[in-house]
Formats: sequence, structure tokens, C-alpha cells
Amino acid sequence: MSPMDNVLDAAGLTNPAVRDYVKYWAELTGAERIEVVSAADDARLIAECLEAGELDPAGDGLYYSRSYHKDTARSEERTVVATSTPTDKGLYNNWRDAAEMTALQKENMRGASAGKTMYVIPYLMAPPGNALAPWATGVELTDCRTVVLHMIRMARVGVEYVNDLADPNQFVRAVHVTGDLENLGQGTPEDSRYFVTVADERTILHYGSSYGGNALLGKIAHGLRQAAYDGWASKKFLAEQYMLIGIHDKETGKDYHICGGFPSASGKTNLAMMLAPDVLGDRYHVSFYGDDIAWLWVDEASGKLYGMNPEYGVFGVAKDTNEGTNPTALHSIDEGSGAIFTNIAYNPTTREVWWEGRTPEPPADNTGWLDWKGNAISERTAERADEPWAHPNSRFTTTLDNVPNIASDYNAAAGVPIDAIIFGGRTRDREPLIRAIHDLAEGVYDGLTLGAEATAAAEGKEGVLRYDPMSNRPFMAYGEGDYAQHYLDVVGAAKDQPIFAHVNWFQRGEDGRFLWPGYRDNLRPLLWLLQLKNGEVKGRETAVGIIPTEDELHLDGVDITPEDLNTILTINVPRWKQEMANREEHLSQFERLPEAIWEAHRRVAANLENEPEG
Ligand code: GTP
Ligand code: SPV
Ligand code: MN
Repeated sequence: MSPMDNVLDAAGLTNPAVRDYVKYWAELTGAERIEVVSAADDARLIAECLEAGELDPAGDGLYYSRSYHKDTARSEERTVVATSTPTDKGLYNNWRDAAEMTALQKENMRGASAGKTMYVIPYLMAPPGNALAPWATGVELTDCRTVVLHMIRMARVGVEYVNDLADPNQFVRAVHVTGDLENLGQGTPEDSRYFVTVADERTILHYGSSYGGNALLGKIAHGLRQAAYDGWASKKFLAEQYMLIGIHDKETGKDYHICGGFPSASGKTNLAMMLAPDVLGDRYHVSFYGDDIAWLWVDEASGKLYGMNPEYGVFGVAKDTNEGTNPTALHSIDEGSGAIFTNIAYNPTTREVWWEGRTPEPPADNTGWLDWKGNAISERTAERADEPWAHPNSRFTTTLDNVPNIASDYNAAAGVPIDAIIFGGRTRDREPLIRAIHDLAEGVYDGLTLGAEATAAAEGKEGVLRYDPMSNRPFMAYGEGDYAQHYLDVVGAAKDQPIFAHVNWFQRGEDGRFLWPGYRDNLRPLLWLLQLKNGEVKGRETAVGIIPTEDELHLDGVDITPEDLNTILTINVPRWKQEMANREEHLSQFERLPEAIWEAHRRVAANLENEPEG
């Protein structure tokens, strides 16, 4: 018996295929020892991290961490999906050859964990017993202890999820090696990081980061990229960057479920944690199922479209989270929750934390406060005085059980039936508050043309969107045309089609202010959508979908001027016509785009030609 066998035996890890996998990578990465992790190890690992200075205390049962300053977000340019089939190449999946990338990553990882512990994290990206659980099982290997703590919060973790698999080999092999963060050339021509999903081998090889989706491999790499590929290869399901909520109508007793995709940092977490506006709170309750990923499939028994959140926690954007915008999020990180903050501002003396938008002004007395890089605020030079205290992508990590509006049945194997699918981006003009879409093909067409305005940071012509198909641009695993067909097939097979809609909380006035108050008030257009589906309201037909009339929206207590309201409920036909030309160019880049999508495009274009301008 090798020492490694002893560790695996002691942990009760019996799956022989998992044991072989662990041994292979422990040998290759040169890790000094291995440790098998279960959720029950959390308290001990927290204590070890505090002792080692990898975490700092941030109040009772709250923790603070800081990542390397060049390692603060997913790296899209270093992320690739590799397979052995060149036709899997799409516009956005950065396709590469599987054998070539595997060889390269093995060289990067060889010996790179020397002297470190390799943690073995068996996990499940699904509620236990779910129909898609066979595709949800994985084992992450990581040489970073704080990654383990994040995985315990974000996924269901323990040997029980891999020991008794019907096929002992059906688990995703997910290897994470941090690398020498100070010598990886991040963002330079010498960049040596690579984040690779070898999709047709169900193997994930991430090297060169310990942050977020680069390192928590259950979440983005498995939950989105690998699962999207598996869903297509098996023809069984979709894996989408969607939030998933329930809306309970206390008056009628009915429950509705809405899922939908907004690009990263565009409001999914906030929507999922939404409290009903005060005036509607007596009647409606919103419950949280998921805020970042949903897997969708047709339930065999009922024939209906179902969805579930494969995750077990929230990795939420900190910026602008406060009592007004999102009290639910703040309570999900209350003392005792075990939440971990990353890259916000921290005061080691008082153990307080702060981020931009937490309060209107930063703490008045900056004594003891350190910014996200660990530099004292009080010692900032005049020219650096305006830099944010927290990194714009700083986040909090907390488990679903801590979320105050968590759905009572979030852990149920069945998942929930889907009534509506919404898409939304950050668009400062053109896109109204909400427009309902007529059918599936137009819904898929709308998702494929989803985008957000090019910001100062992003390349691109002014007025041309940075397209983000279905909010999956960074998570595309195969070609967009094949993806569109697969989406049409999966959702098209369902009885009771969901209603599609496009929403926009981010329209701005000339002075840059948001026209719609957003956050809690976002429930109002969603209620309208459900009423439209039920035939209780009619809305107003436009060239690009059905828009609510002012009196159909419940607007009691909404802080908005009549002019602004009119703007967000009007279609700007000339702007839309401009956009149609951009869309045509965008869509023509996709190979094998289904004819149904082109037909939808031509239908919308013809409608716009027939619409009076203004
Ligand atoms: P990822 O986790 O990156 O996928 O992002 P997400 O889509 O879950 O984004 P999140 O809900 O965390 O929101 C990102 C930012 O948008 C935060 O700073 C929010 O405060 C802001 N935001 C969310 N909803 C609204 C809204 O309705 N109106 C306005 N103005 N801002 C919003
Ligand atoms: C996103 O970037 O869309 C996220 C955060 O949800 S990460 O897990 O880092 O991908
Ligand atoms: Mn996301």
C-alpha cells in the first residue's frame, strides 16, 4: 500500500477510477501530499487558512481574502475549449486541438505543485438525484486551500458523490494548478496561463490563477462549458449562464418560474435576490433558485421544460450592494454565515470591510483601512486618492442556505418547470424596459443578438454592441450555429412553451442617469410578462415584440417621471433599423446557423420597415 492509498482509504474514497486519476496528477504535479476534502472539513480548513494568513477574520464567522493583484477576474483571452474535432470551432469558444492543449498543460503543470498539498474535492453540480446528475459529478484537484473553501461554498462536496457511480468513470476530471502567480506574465505577450476545457474528454486543465471561475472548476468550467458540450453531445440538455427564480402569487396560490441570461456583472444575482417592492409585498414573494447557472431539460414524465441550479452557493459582485439595492444579499453575508470576501477593502484593526456603493461615502475615518491590494488608504498620494478602495470585480462567496429568500425546494431532485425565459444586457438606449417575444425561434434569435454597449474599456465601434450570445460568449463550448439548433431542439420538444422576453434595466438619460430605478422594481415588468402569458393583459404590438402599456404595469410607488417612463416604453425605430444591419453582420459569422433564426431576423427587419418612424 502506498501512502497515497492510505490517505484515500482513510477518506473512504473507493471509486477506483477516481483513485487512479488522483494518483496520476499527484505524480505529475509533484504535490508533496494529498488530502481528500468533504464539506465537514470546512471549520478545520478555515482555521488553517487563518493561521497561515491566507484568510483574515472579518467579523464573527466572516472571512477576508485578497488575490494576487494581476489575478482578479476570469481571463477570456487565455480560456480555450479543446476537442479532437475541428468542426467544434465556433466564433467565441477559442477552439484548440485537444492533444496539443493537453500536452501543453501537462508541461505547465509538471512539478508545479512541488512542496504543496493537492486537495481532492469530489463534487456534484446538481441537486442530489436530479435527472442530470450523471453529467454533474466531478473531482477537482487543487493546490490552493482557499479554492477548497470556495468550492465547499459553491458546490456539494464529499466522497459520497463519486463512490457509487453507475459508471465509475463518469466524472469530470478537473485539475487546477495555481502556478507561480508572480511570474506568469499575465496580460503580456509572455502570458503562460491557460484555462482549458478538453470537452470531448471531460477533462478540465486550468493553470495560472487562483481566482473565481479560473480556479473554482465546478462552477464555470464544468457547470457551463463542459455541461454545455455534454448537453449537446447527449442531446439532452442546455447549460446556460442564467439566474432562476420563483414568483409566488399569494392571492391565487400560483407559482411561476423564470430563468434568464444577462452577461456577467449585469444583474443576475440582484434579480434572483429581489424583494418584492413594498406595495406588492403582500401579494408576491420572489424566491431564489440560482443566480448564475441553470441547466434546462425536458422532464420525461410531464414533457415540460424544467430547470435547476447546479450550484450550491453565490459568488456575487460586491459593488453597489447595499440596504437599498439588495438587503437580501447583505443578509446572506451576515455574521456567522461563513461568507468569504475577496478583494474588497479591509480594516485589520476593526475587522470591518467596505466596497464602493456599500454606503454612499467611504468610512469617514480612514485609519487602519487597506485597499484591495493591501495598501493603506491614509498613505495614498494625491493622484491615487480617487482610485476605488475595492476592486470592481470584488466578490462575496456564501452558500445558498444563507440566502434569505432561498426557495424551500431548491435542493429537490425534480427541479422546477419553466414559465418564461428572459434576456437582458446593459444597453443605454433602444432596448425598452421589456418586450415579449412571439415564439421560440424569435426567442433564440433574440438571445443570439444579446449584447451590451461597448464600454471605454472594450474594443469596438461606438453604437455597436459587444455581442454576447445568450450571455454565454465566455462559456461557449461549440459552434454557435449548432448551439442555436440544439436550443431549438431542446426547448422545442417541450409541452407548454415558455414565453420569451427581452428586458433592460439600464436605459440612460442624456445626463447618464438610469431611467428605470431597477432592483426591486424589476419585479413589475416580470409580473406583466406572466400576465401576458396568462392572457390577462394584451400589451401593445410593436415591430420587435409586445410592450406593456403604462396602465398594465403596476407602477404604484415607482420613482420615475412620465417622460422617462414614456422613453422606456417606446421603440426607437430608426435606432432599431441601424441595429438590424449590425445584427446581420454578427449572425453571418456563425456557421450552420439554422434557417429558422434567419427567418426570425428577416421577420423583425420587415416589421421595422413597415413601422411608422418615431
Ligand atoms: P456575474 O456574477 O458576473 O455573472 O454577474 P451578475 O449578472 O450576477 O451581476 P450582479 O447582479 O451581481 O450585478 C452586477 C452589477 O449591476 C452590480 O454592481 C449591481 O449593483 C448592478 N445592478 C444589478 N441590477 C441592477 C439594476 O436593476 N439597476 C442598476 N442600475 N444596476 C443594477
Ligand atoms: C462571471 O464572470 O460571470 C462570474 C464570475 O459569474 S466567475 O465565477 O469568476 O466566472
Ligand atoms: Mn456569471
